[in-house]
Amino acid sequence: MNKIHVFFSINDDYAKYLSVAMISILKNTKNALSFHIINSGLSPESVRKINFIKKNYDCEINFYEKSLEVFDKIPDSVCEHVGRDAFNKLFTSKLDDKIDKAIILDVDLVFDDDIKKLWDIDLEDNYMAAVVDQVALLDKSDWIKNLNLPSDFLYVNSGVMVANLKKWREEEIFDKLFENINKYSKFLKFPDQDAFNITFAPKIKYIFSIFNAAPYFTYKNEEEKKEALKNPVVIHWAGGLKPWHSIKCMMSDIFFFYARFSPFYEEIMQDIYVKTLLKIEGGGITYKNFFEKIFSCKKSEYIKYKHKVITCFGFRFIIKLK
Ligand SMILES: [Mn+2]
Repeated sequence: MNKIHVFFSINDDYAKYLSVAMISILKNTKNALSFHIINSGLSPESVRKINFIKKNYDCEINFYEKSLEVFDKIPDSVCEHVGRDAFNKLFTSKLDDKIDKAIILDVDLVFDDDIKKLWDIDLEDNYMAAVVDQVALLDKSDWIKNLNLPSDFLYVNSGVMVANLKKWREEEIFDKLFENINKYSKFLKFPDQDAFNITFAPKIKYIFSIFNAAPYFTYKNEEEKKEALKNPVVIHWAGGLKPWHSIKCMMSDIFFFYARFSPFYEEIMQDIYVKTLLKIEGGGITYKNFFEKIFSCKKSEYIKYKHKVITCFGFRFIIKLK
């Protein structure tokens, strides 16, 4: 059986969510799998827990640690919102010359169907296959018009990509991606995603929205949204709200279904519990007297999470300490 190669890019904070994405893939397929985790340094504990997945599921896991110095040439303005590790994805074609095809994924997603359906997509002569980003489609007046894309080109979301790595290598795509990041640095809104769109247009294969169904996307209309989310292969929480932020997040029940099988489950649950508590019960602080309720600035009792809570006339502002 042809092994499916799946690439993720993370930093240590995302290790727990990565485990959920991996488990959701493993639970829904019989196909052999090889995971490749590009990272900017993981704690030994995170590596141990991710490797623990191999005890219960048959798969291969490879780690590639990348120093962020290689991104020093990228202008600071580009990195303001995303952090330099967002660019780790760009390395995918450089890691193993024997891998010609790969699925490249974000970690804020789960599979709820067989990954083989995505893998079997024929890339033909395209650089990649991806789902059209409907928000961008509606908003052509915005940053996209500066990216110099062909007029009939549809901007795609890079959270789920099937990549033709052989073609990337043959055409030295790695260098072209960086060239475009520098060339368009003033206009980039989602730097890595924009770079993929600029570099690969017009050789992108558009695939059905069930392969990247996003509960928080603006769809053209309700019909399109229903179609994407009715029987999704991939559910991608693109945008600000993630299932680990709030149980109110749309379709979070599917995330927690898979999270139960993660070696990080307790951490994930503790995290969301504390976050909920911070909102509901005033950030894990106690007031000694009435005046403290009018105005005070206190450290949260949940030391692990390092929050400061400012209370002003009954309103609470929570500041996360670094
Ligand atoms: Mn995402």
